[in-house]
Amino acid sequence: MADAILEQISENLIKGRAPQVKELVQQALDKKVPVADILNKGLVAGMGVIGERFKRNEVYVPEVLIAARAMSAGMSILKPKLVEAGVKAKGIVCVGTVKGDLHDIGKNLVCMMLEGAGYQVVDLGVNVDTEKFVKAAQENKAQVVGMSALLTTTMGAMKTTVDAFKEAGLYGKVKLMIGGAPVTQSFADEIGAHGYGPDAATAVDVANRLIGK
Ligand code: B1M
Repeated sequence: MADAILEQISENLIKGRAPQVKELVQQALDKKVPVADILNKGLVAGMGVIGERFKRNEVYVPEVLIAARAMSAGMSILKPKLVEAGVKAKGIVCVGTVKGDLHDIGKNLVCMMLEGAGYQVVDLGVNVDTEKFVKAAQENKAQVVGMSALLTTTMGAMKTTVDAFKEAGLYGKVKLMIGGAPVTQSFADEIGAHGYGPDAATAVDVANRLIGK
């Protein structure tokens, strides 16, 4: 019975049906399905399917955005219950687009996928300078900081930020993940970033690996 409603939540999320997801989450709560199951076996499971399909180019950015909207609809009623039940996020990740760069579509997808996977995400926005990345990591006790860059001219800001984490003595305690169209694994290795995600779904796998989940 609980499994059936969780499956329905997942299926409707995959199809991007926000009102149905919201309604089903409410029904599951009314039926006393554990909140952690509604999150993990319903919402996160559905988002995981979308992530895998996105990686295989079976769905594209619009489908991911629509599924993420359905996830948010479900989360809007689940979040207070999760807090009440003391269900902890998988980890805390601060994500921003680096200084000088205003592109945020990819960064937003990364935030949505991470949230969909059960992380607490602190979205720092665009044009984020080095100091803000470091300060945000400290203030939010983040395990991972994610940087996005879409311009070849702003990729350098990633190295500056990696160096700033070293100077602040946080490098390694906080894992640094980078991504964006011009970014590559070899660039990540060159600047000392701990992880590189070629797409938003893989960013989740990278975050999982970096924090050992
Ligand atoms: Co801009 N722009 N743009 N632009 N823009 C590009 C990036 C460009 C390639 C276009 C081109 O010339 N062909 C080019 C860069 C050239 C280069 O540096 N080599 C370019 C340029 C030059 C510029 C301006 C300088 C143009 C000008 O004013 N002369 C200017 C710069 C402004 C600035 O940032 N300071 C500019 C402005 C803009 C708009 C404002 C008009 C708009 C941005 C709107 C917005 O983001 N809100 C825009 C757009 C839309 C683009 C293109 C068309 C699309 C980018 C995008 O959103 N892609 C882009 C050309 C293109 O890519 N076809 C282009 C979709 C998105 C889902 O993909 O961001 O790659 P992406 O994210 C992916 C992965 O990379 C990864 O996951 C995402 C999903 O799978 N990923 C991560 C991203 N971040 C990650 C972080 C991670 C892990 C994975 O871990 C933390």
